Amino acid sequence: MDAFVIRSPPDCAERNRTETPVDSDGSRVVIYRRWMPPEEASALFARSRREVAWERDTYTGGRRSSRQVQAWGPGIAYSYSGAKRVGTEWPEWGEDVRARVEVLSEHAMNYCLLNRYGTGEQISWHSDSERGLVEDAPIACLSLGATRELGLKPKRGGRAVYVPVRNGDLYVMYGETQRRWLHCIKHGQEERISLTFRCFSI
Ligand SMILES: O=C(O)CCC(=O)C(=O)O
Repeated sequence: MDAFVIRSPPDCAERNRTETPVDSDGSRVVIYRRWMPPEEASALFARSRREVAWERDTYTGGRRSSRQVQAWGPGIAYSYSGAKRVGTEWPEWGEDVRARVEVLSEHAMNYCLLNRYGTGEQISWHSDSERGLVEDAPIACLSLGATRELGLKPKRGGRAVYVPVRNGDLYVMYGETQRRWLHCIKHGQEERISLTFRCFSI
């Protein structure tokens, strides 16, 4: 007779688990597992695919970005690799996620770069240290859809660390991470979308 036994949902332990693959030299990357419940993350994935006006960037020399992108954050222009992406209006559902990310990261976020990786698409090693970003402000990335490997590698040389990021996981790169580490997302078969929240000085 266990009518009054309160059971934890099966994903309870997983839900609030955090991992810190990088924690040195003022750099810190924390992964919040299932930060967003999987059903909500899947719905957001479907909505992003449907409602975002996805485009490809054109880099210096005319090369096109492997992944598709879009941005939210009116009045803010993000320049990287010769491409410039001006933020569009925040949809209500984007604002909602932003507010929750701000609470977790304890930092204002006024721009979101959205990335959509189709089959075989990836982003190679880089750091987000472009002019205009508030120095050492956290960058928070919500992962939606298929699992992909996030790579982290020290700029001074040394071994890369790879960690899977799954539907609903949020990873936050804090402090000096952008100055000292490179990151990448490896290619994969199935589609993944990321919402990457940042803060620009305006
Ligand atoms: O998709 C991700 O999680 C990372 C994206 C990224 O590195 C970037 O937008 O600079």
